[in-house]
Amino acid sequence: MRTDRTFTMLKPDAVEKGHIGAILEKINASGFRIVAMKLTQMTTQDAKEFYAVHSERPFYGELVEYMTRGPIVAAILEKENAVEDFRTLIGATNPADAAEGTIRKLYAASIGENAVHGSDSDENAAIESAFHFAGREMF
Ligand code: 3AN
Repeated sequence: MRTDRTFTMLKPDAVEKGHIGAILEKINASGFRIVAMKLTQMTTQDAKEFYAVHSERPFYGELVEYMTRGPIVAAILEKENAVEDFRTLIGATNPADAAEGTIRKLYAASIGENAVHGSDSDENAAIESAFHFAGREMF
């Protein structure tokens, strides 16, 4: 399992608020190389599948609705120790707990609408990347 790639989504709230450029700038400045990227919108079925691990949680319906309400930017990022370093860059799930300077501290509104996704393991990074991108879309 490669440890140098992670998967991210700039979520509908971040796209709606016009934060794509600022967030990508921060990702680049932090040393990640963009391996794949697209503006896309998840269907309800896509979001249910992507977040299947949360299907028993009380916020599942709300999460699926939020993630499908508008376009997202999906991307694969490369850097040594990518998964862990990207989780550090985005900050805690709840922006109220996120460290100063992190993407969620800067751009997220709430725990439910937290601007950005970052894979939590190498295994999930590979699964999530394959969910959104075909091999010929990765560079
Ligand atoms: P992370 O995105 O930091 O890995 P997860 O995997 O626990 O966090 O949660 C996935 C997504 O589910 C979050 N990004 C957020 O949008 C939503 N979420 C998580 N916890 C809550 C909660 N307590 N209330 C509402 N939405 C939540």
